[in-house]
Amino acid sequence: MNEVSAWIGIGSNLSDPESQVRRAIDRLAGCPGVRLIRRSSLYSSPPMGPSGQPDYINAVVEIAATLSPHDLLDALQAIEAAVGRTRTGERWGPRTLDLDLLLYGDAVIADERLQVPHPGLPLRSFVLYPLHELEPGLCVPGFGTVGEMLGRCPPGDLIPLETR
Ligand code: A4P
Ligand code: MG
Repeated sequence: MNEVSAWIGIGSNLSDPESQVRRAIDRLAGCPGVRLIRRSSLYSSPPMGPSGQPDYINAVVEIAATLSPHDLLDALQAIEAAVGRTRTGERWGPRTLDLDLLLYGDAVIADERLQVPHPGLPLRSFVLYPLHELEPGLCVPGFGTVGEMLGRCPPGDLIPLETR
């Protein structure tokens, strides 16, 4: 099967979020059917959703995948489970690790398990800015380029960190 370029959003706000994000990238790179292409810097931002939870660390990576989109989602959820992701059940509540499939080539998918492009992508500075750092001309089906989308999304309190 041919490789498809896919983009993964990574977020954590519990249990040393920076190392959670780095370990998630290492695990992703070690997945059969996944080749890590590049990673953004890490970014810090206040929580979107319920207040009173710690700030998040986010990053975006590009991979080349031979997995189908649904098999890739299985792999992402297996990594979340492997780090012992805590689920409070609360929407947008704190989590040790969240892996979102942002884009899978130019695929548009909307079924009960998977929505691609990820529906939060146009609205979330903590996704758009790291994506823009890597590929400003990237086309998001239905939305134009990442650069165009960034122009419509203020950074808010997003802070790029020096570290990768
Ligand atoms: N699902 C559908 N499409 C996708 C996709 N493209 N990628 C389904 C991943 N999963 C997808 O996800 C619930 C279900 O979404 C999955 O079972 C899958 O079949 P989840 O991760 O278990 O639930 P969740 O993350 O609690 O809900 P949700 O609405 O996906 O939350 P988000 O959108 O992931 O947001 N604030 C900051 N600053 N930074 C953050 O990273 N993240 C969140 C979580 C909240 N606030 C944040 C951040
Ligand atoms: Mg999620």
